[in-house]
Amino acid sequence: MYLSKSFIPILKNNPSEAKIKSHQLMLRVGMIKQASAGIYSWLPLGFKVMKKIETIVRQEQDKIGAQEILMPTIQTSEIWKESGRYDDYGEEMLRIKDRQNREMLYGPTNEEQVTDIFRSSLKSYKSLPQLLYHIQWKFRDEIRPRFGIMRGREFYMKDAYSFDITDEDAFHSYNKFFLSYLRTFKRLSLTAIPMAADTGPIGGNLSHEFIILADTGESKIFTDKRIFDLTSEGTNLEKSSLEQMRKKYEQFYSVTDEKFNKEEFEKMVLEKNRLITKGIEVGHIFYFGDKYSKAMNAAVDLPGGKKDFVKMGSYGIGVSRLVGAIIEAKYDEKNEIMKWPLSVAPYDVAIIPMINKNDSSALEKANNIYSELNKNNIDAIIDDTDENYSSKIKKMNLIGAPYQIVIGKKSEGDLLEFKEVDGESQDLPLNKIIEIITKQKNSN
Ligand code: P5A
Repeated sequence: MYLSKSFIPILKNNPSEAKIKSHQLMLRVGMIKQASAGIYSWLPLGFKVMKKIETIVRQEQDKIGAQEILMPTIQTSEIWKESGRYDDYGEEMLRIKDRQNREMLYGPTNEEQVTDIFRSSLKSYKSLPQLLYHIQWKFRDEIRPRFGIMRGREFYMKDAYSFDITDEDAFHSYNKFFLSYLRTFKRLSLTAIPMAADTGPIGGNLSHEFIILADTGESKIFTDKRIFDLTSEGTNLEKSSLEQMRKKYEQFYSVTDEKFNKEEFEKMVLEKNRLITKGIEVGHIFYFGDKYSKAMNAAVDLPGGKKDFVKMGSYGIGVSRLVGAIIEAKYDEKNEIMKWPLSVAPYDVAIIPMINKNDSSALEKANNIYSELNKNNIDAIIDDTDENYSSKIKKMNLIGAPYQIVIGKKSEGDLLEFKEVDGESQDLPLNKIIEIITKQKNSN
């Protein structure tokens, strides 16, 4: 891809309306364009990153045996009246009437919709457990949409739902998602900490938010620092192994402000281990038993002939919010350098030829490198404009491909000037460069 032909509308300066760095960068490099308050179009660069995040989220859902479905964005009010949430949800719900004057709504979440699908399809305990998920747009008429796509009104969410017979089985499903979330965020090169959280309008009494640290985050957190040293590596999907893993996390005090209790905090956490800070909620999981299944009559036959309501949980990841969250974690605002994790980078490599009007050799060389990288599944962008070196580097530093190859006067012979976007350059032959990038890509 040539930069001159790509739809990447870069701004010279930071847009003044953006208050946090992710919003600034996303507008600056044309990842998104605001359509109206809290509603955005996704332009090629932003869309590419979001799709890559979505793919990782999907792969990790599939790995725990969840099955993908797709529910509509528009729902009927009837199922929400059955659950009792139609009135409770209040003004955050966007209510719509169709031409027959039927009350419809743009789904803010899908507990009701999925319970309706379940109850009409499955009738026996033999079909359980079931884990279903979809990745779909949501709408919440947030009172204060802000920070760009971080708190949007329309946003892209992965939401999953589990169905089990007993509480014990349901906790096992919950734990599967708990592990799957840790794995997902790790592949996005984020450290997300699970924290005991409030359940709000979703309901239930067991819930964890997954939070990444950021000064600009909207969640206040109180935690024992040692939780950051934990890993879930090696955890398999067996009941006992998952239970142990969750316990390992839960032994450390780690809560959001709704759950904060000063006395408890001071009793349980030594002063040197206390951390009070802010973070971004990138995921949230809930266990609410039969809250929806009872209200909506979703029951299955049990072995003895009796019936019981299924026990459910729901599990959300903010896919569009993650684009901003990764920027908050990785963007060096002072030096204006973005370094996307290779797993979600819009391009793996930026090829930066210094083009001289009377000599097309640098561009030719860039084209050859491009096709060689392409053969090796490495996605590159060539800056084919005739701007000067520093403005080219500046632009590419903002676009944030993790690697750069500069073709200038210095690049004689087979050696190329290669660097990580935030690192020192070294002279390497192309095959060595391909080896480095491929190795890095495969490690994810
Ligand atoms: C869990 C899945 C739920 O809605 N029902 C289905 C449950 N949970 S939640 O916490 O309300 O949302 C899940 C995640 O979605 C992201 N999110 C948002 N992203 C951008 N803008 C918003 N306005 C917004 N609201 C929620 C968050 O990442 C949240 O963890």
